[in-house]
Amino acid sequence: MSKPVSRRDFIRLAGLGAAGLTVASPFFDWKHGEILARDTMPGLYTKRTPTYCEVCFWMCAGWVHHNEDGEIWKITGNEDDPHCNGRFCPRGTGGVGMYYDEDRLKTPLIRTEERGKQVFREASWDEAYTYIAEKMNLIKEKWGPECMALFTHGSGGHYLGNLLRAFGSNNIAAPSYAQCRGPREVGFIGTFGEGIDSPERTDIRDTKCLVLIGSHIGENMHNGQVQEFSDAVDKGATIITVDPRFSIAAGKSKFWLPIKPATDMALLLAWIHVLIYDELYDQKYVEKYAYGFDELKAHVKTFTPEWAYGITTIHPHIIRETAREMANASPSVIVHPGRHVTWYGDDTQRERAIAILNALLGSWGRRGGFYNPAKPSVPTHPHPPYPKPKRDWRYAFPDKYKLAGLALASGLCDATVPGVSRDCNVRGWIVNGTNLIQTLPDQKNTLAAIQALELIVVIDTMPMEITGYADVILPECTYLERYDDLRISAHREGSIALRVPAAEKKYNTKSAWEMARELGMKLGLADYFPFKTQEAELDWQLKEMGLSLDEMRKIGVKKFPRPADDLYPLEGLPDYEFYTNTGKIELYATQFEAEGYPALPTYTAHEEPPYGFYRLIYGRAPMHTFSRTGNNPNLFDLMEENVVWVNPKVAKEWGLRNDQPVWLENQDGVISSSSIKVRVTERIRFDSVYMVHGFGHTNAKLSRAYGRGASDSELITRVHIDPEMGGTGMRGNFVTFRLEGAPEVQS
Ligand SMILES: Nc1nc2c(c(=O)[nH]1)N[C@H]1C(S)=C(S)[C@@H](COP(=O)(O)OP(=O)(O)OC[C@H]3O[C@@H](n4cnc5c(=O)[nH]c(N)nc54)[C@H](O)[C@@H]3O)O[C@H]1N2
Ligand SMILES: Nc1nc2c(c(=O)[nH]1)N[C@H]1C(S)=C(S)[C@@H](COP(=O)(O)OP(=O)(O)OC[C@H]3O[C@@H](n4cnc5c(=O)[nH]c(N)nc54)[C@H](O)[C@@H]3O)O[C@H]1N2
Ligand code: SF4
Ligand SMILES: [Mo]
Repeated sequence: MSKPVSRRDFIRLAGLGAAGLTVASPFFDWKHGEILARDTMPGLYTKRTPTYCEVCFWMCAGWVHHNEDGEIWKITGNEDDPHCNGRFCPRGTGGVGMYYDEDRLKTPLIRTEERGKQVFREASWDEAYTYIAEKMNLIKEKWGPECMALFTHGSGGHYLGNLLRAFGSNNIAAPSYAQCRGPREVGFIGTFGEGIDSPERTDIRDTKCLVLIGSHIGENMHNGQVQEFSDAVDKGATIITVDPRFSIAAGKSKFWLPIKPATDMALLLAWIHVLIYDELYDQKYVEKYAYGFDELKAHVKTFTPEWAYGITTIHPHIIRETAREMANASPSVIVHPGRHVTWYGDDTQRERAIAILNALLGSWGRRGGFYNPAKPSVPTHPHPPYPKPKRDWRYAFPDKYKLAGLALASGLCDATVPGVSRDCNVRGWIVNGTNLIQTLPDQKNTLAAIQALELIVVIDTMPMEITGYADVILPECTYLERYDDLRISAHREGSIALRVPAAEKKYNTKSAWEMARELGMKLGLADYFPFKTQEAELDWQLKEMGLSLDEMRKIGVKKFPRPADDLYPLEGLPDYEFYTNTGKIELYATQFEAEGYPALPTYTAHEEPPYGFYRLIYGRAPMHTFSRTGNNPNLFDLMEENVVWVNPKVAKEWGLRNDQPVWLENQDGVISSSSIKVRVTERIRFDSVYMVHGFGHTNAKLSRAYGRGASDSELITRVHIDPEMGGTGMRGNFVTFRLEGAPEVQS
């Protein structure tokens, strides 16, 4: 076995891989496929197999179709699936490109040193497992099993979670909490006793008024939600979009409120003020269900639209008019909680304000507001009890983030960086399906953590930024080549969806299920892996539910009728108990108060961009998902790079033209490692610039995506941490333009 290296340099996998490999292109005229394409040629294929999509976390269920030669041809939506209603989004249709991407990881790799230079060498699976198991056992002996952590995003997480728990650690985190929707879950649980979850329980289909605070449905291509949004627009719903940028949704809106970024809290408080003091709120609903109305009323007394105008730049009469629009639509109104909500550090409190607005409008539990999802219960495989860990990530943060309901990816990373006040750090990482370098803010901190590790294993399908820092890379086959966990969906009707392999494994790759089991065997944890094949496990699970694998192969999706007629449990205002301390909707959050956090949301001013700097805001593009699709041959064709949106006034000051490449430099002197082209547009405020997240790849092995566009993540060096739950606010960073790159980064 190779000598362990103490310092980790980034390795681009140069010189490795099967050279000269020819790749069969899937037959599918991609560019002419309509957005949200329905299958127009059913019956033309020789075979179809069920799957659910792994291109994003909406997890639409679909069918993989094969051509006459049995090759994967195209993917279409499953008509029975509530996530997609038979239609895939452009990314999902382009998912085939993940399988055909010639840059994929093809065999296990181990970091080693050759002539003083760090390189990866190809390894057998057994060698890779032995290496990992030895290191894991060493960590266990020296510091305890809790010092192993798992970062995971995607369908294999459950199996690797089983491995880690069996090993003795609960340090398992996904970036979809502290970098995404954590604050919204905490804010809504603190108010209604229940979270929003995914897919969101928003009844957009039947709403009369939808208020979007930043959520950019349209660029945010979450399939079912986009479809419902489009239906609501067709049915004449009033859309109110609050966004410093003229988004796709803003284009469909009756009101676009181009708010000064970072001031949404003032607008929300002013809306609450108007609803209460103009007596526009749902008085019967509030009287019956809410706790703390008098406290709230007194609290917002001075938060008038005139007060908010000076902060948000939104005119008082627009604030009043939009509040009235919401009240007119009540209870069929949704003030959307958003999804990626880790913005400014006071995000849980902003979500509380959004929850309070919904409570005042009586939309929770009512048609056109928030419905009550139903979720099928699916048995998990039998196993001996997991050993009880002596501590978890919270141990590193005494008295902090007390309302966090799940482990924080950023918290585990911080708990890895050696600190004087800590007597135990995380020592080993397994990173599955998350490109932590691009995903976590403050890259310097992430790299400091990585340098302190005894072991970092990366499980991925592609050579990404994070794989370059691995000690061992385990290549996963794509979702088109494997079985996976059943997709269990909470929706208007609960459902499950099946994924089966649509093709043989193309390379020397394995599924996370296989890796978890085989590594488990090496670690002496066989009892936790009772099934020899994943097929057997799925069949057992389905049989426990009165179904079978054969039946599921034919239908792909199984829906379960609601056990009770309670989709809108608060229609007609019946007696109802909420899962809160008071059993009521808590306008005044008693749980927050008990933990020492403000029970009512307040406005705090955030730092403004210094002279010559602009706030860096970011979002999605309809044809890409984060950093994972940049190199996908199908999706790359649709959008090769991101651009930076610049207001014409700013462009004039700087003498910037459309398509001119610039480098961005942030408030801490960090310069983007690649240039980005300028897009001059009135659609962005003068105090901000905007770019799509996920570009600016630095791994040269990504033959298409490397160096294309710039990375927002690189420029997010300041993080504003949410005191309630540890979310990483990322929008408090400011950039200026450099017309030439720094010599060492200029390409
Ligand atoms: N195509 C595609 N769709 C996706 C994804 C993807 O990668 N690709 N990812 C999915 C995931 S996991 C998530 S979490 C969601 C995220 O998508 P959403 O939750 O819908 O959006 P956000 O990222 O919160 O916000 C982006 C918008 O916020 C605006 N904004 C920036 N600053 C402010 C501000 O201070 N105030 C207000 N009011 N607006 C502001 C930006 O201009 C932009 O329009 O998208 C999902 N859908
Ligand atoms: N700066 C900035 N940071 C952000 C965001 C942002 O907008 N800006 N958004 C935040 C949000 S909302 C979220 S949800 C997170 C998302 O964070 P991530 O999920 O980490 O996002 P990706 O960049 O898509 O990284 C996914 C990784 O999984 C790999 N992968 C794809 N398919 C498979 C598979 O089948 N198996 C395995 N093992 N690996 C696979 C990809 O190659 C890639 O390396 O990022 C958060 N971080
Ligand atoms: S929304 Fe698109 S990318 Fe996401 S799961 Fe559905 S089809 Fe796939
Ligand atoms: Mo997210």
